[in-house]
Amino acid sequence: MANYWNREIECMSREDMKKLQDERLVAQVKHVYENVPYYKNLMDEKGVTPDDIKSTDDLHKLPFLTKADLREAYPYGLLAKPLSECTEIHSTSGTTGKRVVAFYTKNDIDLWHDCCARAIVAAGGTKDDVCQVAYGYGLFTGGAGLDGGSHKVGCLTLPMSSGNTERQIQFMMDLESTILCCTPSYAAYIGETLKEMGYTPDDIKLKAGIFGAEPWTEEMRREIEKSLGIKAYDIYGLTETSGPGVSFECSEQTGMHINEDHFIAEIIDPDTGEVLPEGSKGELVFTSITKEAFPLLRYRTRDICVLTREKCSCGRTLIKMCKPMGRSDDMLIIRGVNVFPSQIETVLIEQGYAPNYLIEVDRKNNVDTLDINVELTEEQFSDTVKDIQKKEAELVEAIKTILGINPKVHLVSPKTIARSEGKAVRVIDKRKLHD
Ligand code: DLL
Repeated sequence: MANYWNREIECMSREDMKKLQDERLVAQVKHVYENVPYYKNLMDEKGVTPDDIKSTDDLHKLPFLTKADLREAYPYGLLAKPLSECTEIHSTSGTTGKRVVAFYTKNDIDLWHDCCARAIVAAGGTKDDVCQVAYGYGLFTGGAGLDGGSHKVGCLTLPMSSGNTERQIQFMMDLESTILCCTPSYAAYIGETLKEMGYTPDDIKLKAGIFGAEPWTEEMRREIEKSLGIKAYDIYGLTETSGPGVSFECSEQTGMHINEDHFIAEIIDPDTGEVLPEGSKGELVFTSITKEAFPLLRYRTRDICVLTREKCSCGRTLIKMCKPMGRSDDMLIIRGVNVFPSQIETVLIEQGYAPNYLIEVDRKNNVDTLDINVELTEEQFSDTVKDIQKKEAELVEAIKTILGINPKVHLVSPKTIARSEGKAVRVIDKRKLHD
């Protein structure tokens, strides 16, 4: 039985959804053009006026908005409502450059929490659940978004924030949490700690997890599901679009339904900007058609993705996006070869390693080097040196087959790679230090 938060919207016919999007887009373009000089300039430069946008068919006429625009307009330059109507602020966790600051009106908050409520209900959540929110609270959108969604659904909400893992587990057991919301890497860490504390998944009452904010592979999903005894659901979003809840996974676990009544998605060729047909791989672009304070028209996310309208067994008609395959700016180019960290993660978990690894890229004598540090589990650690060398050689072979380049693999002692309570750091690219 599929669960819906808003059946009318989630199962709306394509025709009706397009009509709704058409109306909302036309109004949004007018709102933005009239209230944000920065947008007006961008549109004027491209020779487009609100009169040119009569429906979603005209979307391609609008200019793109990029992260560089957000930086240039920082902090108030893209605000479309007076500050007196804004009630909340969130910001990216990025450590380089200027932060992205997103603003919300009361209505923006309400719609955002509604999107998160859809995700919780799709994961089987009801008012009878105890929802433990272990995303960071504060400027990061994860804690606030899922917290708001959980309140909407009427779950008993446990606002744990991230960190203090043993205490997370203690609360989880004492209060019998049934839903866990956090990053996948933190979920894996919680699973590992549960085991170390001498418990098994049977000792906790969790049934579902809502995990996102960073790329994670199918292999990682199965690992987490096993270690916590749950079904793990993906959730996607970015600060610029309000936060989590742009899209969410249903019980089919084959991609995330995009909340199309609030966001129009496009896939473009990242090099040319050309809109690509459904099913093509490219950069995900979002237009927010209901956001009041901080609307985005054709915002380039840099996330690489595929969209599909294939029928979903859950009954939802909302378009689906695949798991983002990493950001275009996360992609490493090593000796001319495109490498996504997720490709390495897949191999490691398939070969029986825990998802604790660190990729180091450097350049020596003008040649790129790729070192992969992989942590051994306690059981694997008891192997002899010869066994470990054999394992390293096997991993090198397996990774070479997938990437086409030769890495150096270092199997390291248990607990030597830092765990993550938020977004995991998987890559250190030392080449940037030389440039
Ligand atoms: O990570 C919002 C969020 C919070 C999403 C909690 C889901 C759960 P930012 O910090 O602005 O916002 O980072 C946004 O994270 O462009 C993607 O590259 C990545 N990302 C987010 N969700 C996923 C996911 C939050 N499910 C950036 N899979 C996005 C892969 C994801 N990558």
